[in-house]
Amino acid sequence: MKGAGENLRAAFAQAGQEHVFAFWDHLDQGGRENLLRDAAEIDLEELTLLVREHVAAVGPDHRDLRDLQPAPLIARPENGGDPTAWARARDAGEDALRAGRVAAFTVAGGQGTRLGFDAPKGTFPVTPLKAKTLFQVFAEKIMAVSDYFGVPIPWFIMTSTDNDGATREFFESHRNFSLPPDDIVFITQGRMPAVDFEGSILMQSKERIAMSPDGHGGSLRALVRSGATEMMRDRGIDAISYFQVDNPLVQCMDPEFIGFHLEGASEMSSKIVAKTYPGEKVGQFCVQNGHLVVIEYSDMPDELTNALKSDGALKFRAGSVAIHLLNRAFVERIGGACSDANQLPFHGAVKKVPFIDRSGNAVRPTQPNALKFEMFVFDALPLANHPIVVETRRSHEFSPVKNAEGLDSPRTSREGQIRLATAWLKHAGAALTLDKEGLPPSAIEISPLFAFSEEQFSQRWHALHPKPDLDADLYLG
Ligand code: UD2
Repeated sequence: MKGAGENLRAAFAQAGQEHVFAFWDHLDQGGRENLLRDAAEIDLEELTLLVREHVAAVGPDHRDLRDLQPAPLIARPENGGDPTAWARARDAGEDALRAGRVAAFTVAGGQGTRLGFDAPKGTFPVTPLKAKTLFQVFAEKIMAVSDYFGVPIPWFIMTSTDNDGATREFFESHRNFSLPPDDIVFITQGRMPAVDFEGSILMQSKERIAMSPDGHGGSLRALVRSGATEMMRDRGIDAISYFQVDNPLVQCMDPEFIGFHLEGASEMSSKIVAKTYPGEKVGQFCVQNGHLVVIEYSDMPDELTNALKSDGALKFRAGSVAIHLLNRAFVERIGGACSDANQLPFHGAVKKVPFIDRSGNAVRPTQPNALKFEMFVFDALPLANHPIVVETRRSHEFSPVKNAEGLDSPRTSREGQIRLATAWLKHAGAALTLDKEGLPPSAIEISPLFAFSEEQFSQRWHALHPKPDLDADLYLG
């Protein structure tokens, strides 16, 4: 401990960050261990480069926006896509699922600040009638697909240092939602220190560095460093179905998407929806210098956000729903990268970060005082071979819970789930009376264990005798 501590302190001093250990002599044994643990997580060489790159130009990233063109995409059949290609993709995807080649992967390390919910976001209740949590919804979807194809589907869940314990406890107390324990694997993402505008690491207390999760792009490193990719290789898995923790409508295991990904020999594929209005807060799929890129909504200048084509349609309409398929070997290459060419870039975000000053006084800044560093998973797209973009239906796949109220809130997501259930019922030929908002008179909830797709729902519905009353609350489980 003494030796390791001395080496670390020397390295921090050499990097001009010796103040991190300023209170070392006043710390007890536990405090020193905490500090060493935090310090050992920091790659000083990487941080020095980031400080050089970002601190000189404090402020948000200045993204190169030259020569952006809308990304080509595989349109849905009802929007001009080739129905035969979709049918072929479905067959290929189903074969891959049946062969156990696909794992589920949820990124759940975010802090959920906007929702104002302190616990891990996956533990937030979302469904219209049973108030099932996001994690339970995903667990049921994975179980339903696994049962249907008769194959175990391992589910990898990325947590952060802050919510790992609470997430694991939640799964334990719910007995893993009846999924086999061997098929649930938690991995914890890395952290990055916050720095002030001089590039000095901020201290949260005398024994803790101000650290925060390294962004969902950190998932690629985390998958490799945790041994998850090796585990996948051993289990014969070569495709990873990536989705965020906030969207209960996501099709965790979508045969058509998987089929397009595999048939296209794509290393990373993404789903998009048409934006509902130009400034919608979703990443924008574009092509730049021959590479597929996602430009975050906050980086898109208004003239591009609002640009129209000659037919009056929105030029940049492909919004990211943050659903991807990743080739396992690609994750191994990028997540284990030693060379800059394969590294995901860090984005610097200017934030208010509470800290202790050099005299040990706690400071709660009223103005932004620090830079935090995060990686974004979509920055892997330009590094991928043959990336493809596939259109999905917003009504069938995207209704996230992000804000406490208004857009993308628990209320809109609940409505989104009822709308999807209504669409499935209509597709199955059920006679429903809808109000002028297109909603039924009472709530409907369909468990993924009853049906995980529109086709499966139709079959199950036709087999139901007698049919349930559609004027009362209806749960199909
Ligand atoms: C994300 C996308 C946006 C759009 C939208 C769709 C970014 C920067 N923006 O916006 O373009 O596609 O989603 O819903 O991605 N997470 C971690 N660790 C972290 C940070 C985040 O696991 O360090 C997870 C988080 O738990 C969540 C997901 O990543 O599942 C998205 O995080 P967010 O809420 O920061 O992204 P958001 O909604 O701003």
